Amino acid sequence: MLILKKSDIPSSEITPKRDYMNRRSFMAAAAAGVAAVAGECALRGVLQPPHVKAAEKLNTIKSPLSTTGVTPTSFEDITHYNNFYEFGPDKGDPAKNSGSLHTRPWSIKVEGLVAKPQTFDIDTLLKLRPMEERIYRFRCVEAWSMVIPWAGYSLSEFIKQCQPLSTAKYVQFISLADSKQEPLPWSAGIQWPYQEGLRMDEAMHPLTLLTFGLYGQELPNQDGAPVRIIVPWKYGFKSAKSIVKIKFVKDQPSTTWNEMAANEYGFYSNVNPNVDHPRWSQKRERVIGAPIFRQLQPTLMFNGYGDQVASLYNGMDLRKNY
Ligand SMILES: Nc1nc2c(c(=O)[nH]1)N[C@H]1C(S)=C(S)[C@@H](COP(=O)(O)O)O[C@H]1N2
Ligand SMILES: [Mo]
Repeated sequence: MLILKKSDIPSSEITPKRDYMNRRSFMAAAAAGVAAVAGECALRGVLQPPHVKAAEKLNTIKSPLSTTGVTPTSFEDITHYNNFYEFGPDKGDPAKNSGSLHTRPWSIKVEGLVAKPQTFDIDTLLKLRPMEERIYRFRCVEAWSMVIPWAGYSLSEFIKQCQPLSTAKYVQFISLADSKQEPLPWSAGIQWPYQEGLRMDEAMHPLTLLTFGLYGQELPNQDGAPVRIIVPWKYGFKSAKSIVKIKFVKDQPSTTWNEMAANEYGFYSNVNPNVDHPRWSQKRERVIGAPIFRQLQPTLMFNGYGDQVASLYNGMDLRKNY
């Protein structure tokens, strides 16, 4: 089997900062130029493809599970510095290419070890529980981080509706793979659909968020519309986007990056400053959008959520189970 290493593909992973700075200065220059002629409103009108509808506002309530004492990353950065390989390997690709994703109608199919298989419509899911704003740290395995005000509710609330059997020990999440809506580039070397998974107790943990929005509006396509998972104490790739299927299973399910390079991306992938990636250190992280003097900060064990989640891993060797 041909396996491309992650390093073989996205050069943006290796020189993210330079690309990012270039993009920002380009955008600033472009915006200044056009705004001088037409004004900002006109610019938005021109750039917005006609089939992309304005983002729906979500009414959120504050959550006691929000992380405090953190500064949210700008909406601009959260929506223009993405990993979503279905739309291309570079950080700017998802924002550019994801306009072709249709998020209505949309449903999640529930299969496997459940009382009875069901399909949930996205608009039913949106109303299942009060929508909470949860501000979480977000840490990508490539050693950059953001702070994101997500909107959603605990995945556990949805799992209860699915009525898993006691034999279900893991949950698998499967993303949309539709070549009519997504380029699904071969270049990334990924076998589509994108798949991720959690152990049942991780999936049931109150911090694990079934996520529908950010900054009080429905998720932009590039951030995984219309529904994704967020697991704040794990590296970002555990958080599957644009989910169409959830399977309850007995054995540890296969997951995309683990299949690609098991020695680099483990099943657990808990944020851990003491366990380096084979090709780079995890001791520090680059904070996207932060002022220069605060751009590098120490990585926190379990991304700062250790008080809540460390007990899930009692007695486990986190070096072996990376
Ligand atoms: N379906 C799908 N989900 C995915 C990915 C992907 O390529 N496809 N990338 C993952 C990675 S590596 C990260 S860091 C996060 C990025 O989420 P964000 O772009 O909203 O910050 O999504 C994760 N979920
Ligand atoms: Mo990532």
